Amino acid sequence: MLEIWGRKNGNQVIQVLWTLGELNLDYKRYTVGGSFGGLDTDDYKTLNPNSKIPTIRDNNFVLWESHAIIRYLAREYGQGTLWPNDPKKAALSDQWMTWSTDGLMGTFFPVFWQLVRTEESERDYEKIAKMAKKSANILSILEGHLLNNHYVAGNELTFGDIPLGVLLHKYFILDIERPSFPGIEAWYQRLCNREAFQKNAMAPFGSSPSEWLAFEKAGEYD
Ligand SMILES: N[C@@H](CCC(=O)N[C@@H](CS)C(=O)NCC(=O)O)C(=O)O
Repeated sequence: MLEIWGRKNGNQVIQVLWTLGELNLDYKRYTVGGSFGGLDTDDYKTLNPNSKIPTIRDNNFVLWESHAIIRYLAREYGQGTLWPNDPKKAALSDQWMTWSTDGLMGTFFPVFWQLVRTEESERDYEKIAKMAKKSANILSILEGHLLNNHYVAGNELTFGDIPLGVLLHKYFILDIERPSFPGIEAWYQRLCNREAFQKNAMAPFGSSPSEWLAFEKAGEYD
């Protein structure tokens, strides 16, 4: 059976769990990382020398780097669904996956980090507002695309929607100023209607380090 290492609330872990859910794959998950620790043991480092999550093992095949994992799972188990048959659609999906990290992650993740994983007294609200605005500017590119497409590679969900979906869920939940993005909002609503998204990507994460920690612990026993 497929195995995955990672706490349920890790941004990159959520992406892989959602992928597994979309593909209806059975798996066994081991809780490591965050307050659970376990990443610096020799056993774990043999699997993933980076001491990061997620890591998967499919029979004897070990893989780390969340996006490589998602692409592997989609190609191996989701031909014609998460992995589109049309190479151009697969390339588009890939394009948006890379864009999620190169285009959006570096700008938006600090907003999330400040508003959830930083004590209120230590937050830099000027930086938060600045980065939220920058994120919105970047997102206008995605908006232009989603006004004409149901998902990033066309009419069906593909692997390229996954990293963006996990990030954008945070974007819509945080208390920040957001311009109106009808295309992105409709796409996000489509994701919210999917069972695998609801189950894996919509767990609460709180609005302070202590709430984050409480949800981290609670989430493991859902
Ligand atoms: N580029 C790596 C980044 C992995 C990463 O930074 N994972 C975070 C969690 S999402 C981590 O391992 N943090 C340490 C921890 O959870 O203790 C990937 O996409 O898999």
